[in-house]
Amino acid sequence: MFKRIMFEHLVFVYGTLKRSEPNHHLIQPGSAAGQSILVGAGQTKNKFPLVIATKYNIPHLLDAVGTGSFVAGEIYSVDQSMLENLDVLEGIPKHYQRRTESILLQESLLTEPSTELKPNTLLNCWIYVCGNFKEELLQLPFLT
Ligand code: PCA
Repeated sequence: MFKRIMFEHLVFVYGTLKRSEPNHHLIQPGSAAGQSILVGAGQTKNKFPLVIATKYNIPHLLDAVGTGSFVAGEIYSVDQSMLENLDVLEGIPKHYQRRTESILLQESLLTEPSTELKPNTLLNCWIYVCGNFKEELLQLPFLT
């Protein structure tokens, strides 16, 4: 399905790594952290509670499948170096954990026609989640 311009990993980002968010420069194509391509806009197949959890305004996706809303974000194809750098940024494994999750591609943003992906394709992507969160976080408003 993927031609050679795609890299080893797919990552779905929903927070500070998205375009126009403060950490985007790290994942953006041309970054020194590694190789990346913006694949498209997507949304989680499952619902998750997404809350703003700290005084730094950092979005946390709590690993409680079925609670909350479908979460919107961006899908990137990245190489091993980029994935390792993202893991450092996200504080793996203490702060966040990285696991795979099914993401619905809503709009392909690939510019190379040979890599075409149809909308509504389900992609298995890496996603950063908080596994060991305090129950009280589930009282906060859920974002999308
Ligand atoms: N950065 C990662 C996880 C949460 C965050 O702020 C992201 O954008 O997906």
